[in-house]
Amino acid sequence: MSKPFIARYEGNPILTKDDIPYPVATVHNAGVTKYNGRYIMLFRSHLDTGRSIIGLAESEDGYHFKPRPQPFLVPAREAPFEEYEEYGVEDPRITLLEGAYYITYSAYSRHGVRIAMARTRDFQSIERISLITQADYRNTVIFPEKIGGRYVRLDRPHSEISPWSIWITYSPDLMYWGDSRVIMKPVKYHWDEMKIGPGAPPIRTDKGWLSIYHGVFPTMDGAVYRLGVALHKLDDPAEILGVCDRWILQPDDPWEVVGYVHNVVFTCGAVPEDDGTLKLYWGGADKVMCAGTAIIDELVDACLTWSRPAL
Ligand code: BMA
Repeated sequence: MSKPFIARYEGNPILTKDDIPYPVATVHNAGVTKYNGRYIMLFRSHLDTGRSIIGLAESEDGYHFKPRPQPFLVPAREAPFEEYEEYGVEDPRITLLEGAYYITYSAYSRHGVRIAMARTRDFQSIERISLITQADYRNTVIFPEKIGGRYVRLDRPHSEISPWSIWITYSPDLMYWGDSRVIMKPVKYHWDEMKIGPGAPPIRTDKGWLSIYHGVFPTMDGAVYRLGVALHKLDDPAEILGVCDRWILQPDDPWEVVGYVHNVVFTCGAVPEDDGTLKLYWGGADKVMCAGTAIIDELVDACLTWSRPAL
């Protein structure tokens, strides 16, 4: 058997509903970053209404997380966000950009799902900035620096005509976004044939931006969510240098196979370390949080070695 791309942490799952000091049904799909040398996890939880909120947990080592006594982000009470967060806030991604942490999350309401963006500098207070997409968009990740003078994001609009694909969109100011183009599509009868979407915010490497994305395969027993990797050109991330035609992680552990939604590994965050490794975080079966490590160079090489066309 070949060596797995991701070495699972032996203490998985690292955070579950039993660890949370307020009533929740799940702990999953967390964005993770480093702040002042500590790991900050923003995790999604279903309430027993079925709607989601976002909590915060902190860690010294990236594996043992202590949740705060109160949730960090709950549906807004103020306009214009209130109307668009009525059904809950989900799947936060965190990008450190110009000294502030930008959080993109899915805002659900009777109008559909769209992406909202909030900002914090200290993980104590948080301000909502803008609703940065229309409906129906999920899974938006912002690059951690301006490229070619513009802010850049990967996003995943919904489409009835084409399988859900990854697009790129630009902004001069983080408020107004446009110049969108589709850059990566699922491939028929491959592990991600049903839909793909950006997962963790892209990571800068010498050879390109490493993007960890999720791909979905339909089976007679429901959809299976796995993770894959793609490499984007550093100075023009619309150009994809390689998409690895093998998944890097699939549901294997019991808490990934069975849970709130069976057969799901879903990432919203990864933390690159100075030693060339990456801590990857993923929700298991939409119910618990898991962690593992990878060697960044190996993931980059995988994009180039088992490369398939992006479109
Ligand atoms: C996606 C999103 C994710 C979830 C996944 C599996 O469409 O809703 O938040 O983890 O489905 O249920």
